[in-house]
Amino acid sequence: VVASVLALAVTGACGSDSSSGGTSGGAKKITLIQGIANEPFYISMYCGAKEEAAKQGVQLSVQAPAQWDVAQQTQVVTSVAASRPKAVLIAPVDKDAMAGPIRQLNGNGSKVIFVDTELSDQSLGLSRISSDNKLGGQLAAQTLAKQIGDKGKVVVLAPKQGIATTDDRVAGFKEEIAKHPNIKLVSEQYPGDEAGKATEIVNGELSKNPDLAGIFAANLVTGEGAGAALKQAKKTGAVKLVEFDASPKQVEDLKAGTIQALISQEPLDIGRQGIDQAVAALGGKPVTKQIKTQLVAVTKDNVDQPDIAKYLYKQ
Ligand code: T6T
Repeated sequence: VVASVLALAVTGACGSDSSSGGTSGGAKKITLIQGIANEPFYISMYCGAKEEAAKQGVQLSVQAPAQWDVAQQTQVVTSVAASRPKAVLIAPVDKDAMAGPIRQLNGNGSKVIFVDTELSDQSLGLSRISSDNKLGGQLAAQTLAKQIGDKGKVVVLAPKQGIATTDDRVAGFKEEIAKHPNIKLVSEQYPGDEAGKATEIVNGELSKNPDLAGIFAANLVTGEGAGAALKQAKKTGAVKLVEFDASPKQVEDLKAGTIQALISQEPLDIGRQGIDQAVAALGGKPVTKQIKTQLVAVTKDNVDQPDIAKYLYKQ
């Protein structure tokens, strides 16, 4: 099972090779463990990490579970721990359940850096690099409020509870929506990491609330599912859709008017800074405990601006 889980990690990511940087025997080995394989946000993060690893002369390899799943990521972590890389950049798929396996990495002597998601246990992870996800949730709420004329019913979707990033996005969203007296949050849904399930749930919400004004999808996969439901119900554009992330497909949908706004992150920068922190730690230099990367609301109006280009996910 491990082999098939791992085999999926690298296809399509910045070329086809699974490692980069110094390839000579002496190069320091760093492994990136993504939250899920073949997913545009993590592909972009790998691109940034790969570019920086080449600059810093460290050897980077990438591995990932085939699905967003604690058992699968645990298998990946266990196998990586056994190979004893000098450092591991990891996006844990659950903020509590992954603590045990990640302690094993530490125990085997790898320096651990969190990229994107993180653990609740603050004693683990030399550095944590992510978007300010709470702020991103607030920004999503403000953006959606504007789209719906500051009134009406809204729904929020995130894959699962227990994921550091999306939990913070939902919390930020709810906090901000509570400040808008004419907006009512009618439902908070967790369809899991499958677009099809998100579509089913949004279909249900649309029949319960035919006057639904807006949807916030807290990541790419929930956004994909919500968009498909609106299409099926012929409510594209009528129900405003704000999503996290900015994959090439999401940007295409934004331009086509299927999505009204994207809250975009800087996965390239997260990857680059992850390598920099790992290299600092390995060199006995000071590390930064917490680094927050930028977020921006992308709409049809600003998507083609030159300053927005860096927020559109490179593959
Ligand atoms: O939104 C990103 C990432 O930040 C989050 O932790 C999980 O979902 C994505 O990978 C998008 O699918």
